[in-house]
Amino acid sequence: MMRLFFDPRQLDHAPAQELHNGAFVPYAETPARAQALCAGVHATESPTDHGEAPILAVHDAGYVAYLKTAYDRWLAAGRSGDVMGYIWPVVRRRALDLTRIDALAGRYSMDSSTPLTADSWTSAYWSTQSALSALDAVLAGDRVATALCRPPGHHAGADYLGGYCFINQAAVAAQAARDAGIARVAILDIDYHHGNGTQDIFWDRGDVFYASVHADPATDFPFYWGHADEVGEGAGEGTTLNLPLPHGTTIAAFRAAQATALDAIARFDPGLLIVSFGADTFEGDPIANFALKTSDYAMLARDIAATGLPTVVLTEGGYAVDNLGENLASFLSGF
Ligand code: OKP
Ligand code: ZN
Repeated sequence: MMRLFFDPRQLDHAPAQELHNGAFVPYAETPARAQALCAGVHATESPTDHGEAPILAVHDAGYVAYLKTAYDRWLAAGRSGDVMGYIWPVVRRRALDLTRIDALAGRYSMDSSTPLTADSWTSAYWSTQSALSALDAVLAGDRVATALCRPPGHHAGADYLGGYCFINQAAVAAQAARDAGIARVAILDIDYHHGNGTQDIFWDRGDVFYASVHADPATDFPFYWGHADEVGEGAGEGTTLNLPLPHGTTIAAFRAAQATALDAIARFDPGLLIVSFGADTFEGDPIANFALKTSDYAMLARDIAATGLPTVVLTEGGYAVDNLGENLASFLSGF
């Protein structure tokens, strides 16, 4: 039986609303998502606590301090409700060492869709511990293990939150695997959205391959990352692979793109594969525009399993809550 990791503290983060298309709407990345993930699979195990060191191996110390203190600073500034920035430094504006919460809320975020609550750090921390525990299982010899990562991680960069993400679990797990002695790690991201945070973190590194199949950022969030001509830089040139697809994509084109990604990963010859699995490619997803069916996920997983690579599966998005458990179950059945 595949080991599955989840901690109930991952449920605590529950922002009231997000800014979407010019209006405040209920937050899409709900605790109910985690309950649906749990309900779709067999019993989960609590993760072991690896502390903050693996997080700080990827994320900026000032950013981590911000995540831990922002809510209290927000209250101290006389606010109520969730922390939301309203001013962002323009690209290439000089970095300033500012202290006011409103300045920090912009400096440490990429968007307005990711409110920070009193519980965000705790939930993201345990989501990350679940990922690290799944990695442990695979390092100990399991062929595959899964962490139910909610909140998700792939939009979070070394020093910014966004896209419902605070800590980048895939990046933390990849770095932990490197630190455990695995020379080359590959990350396959098959969430509907491009994982800009993961790409940024490993952009100039030759030891971690990032491949993503996602909605074309010309039409979809996160817009500024994930275009096909983004291939990495320096030592990382050629170890980023972006495969954008159009609205309406069904399994045939998605599976072919994933095969292209898996071929490139096989050439990279990693010792470990981390899969950022998003079920927001599902035909019924309320915030996305692909058309995969529940049974398609098993096929995608079988193709991944055919690589023979030790694999850590981490969940990312998926907002059709009523179908989320069965979509995850279908995917995991393919292993
Ligand atoms: C997170 B994951 C703004 C809407 C922004 C953010 C989407 C984040 C997706 N109008 N929506 O990759 O599933
Ligand atoms: Zn997504």
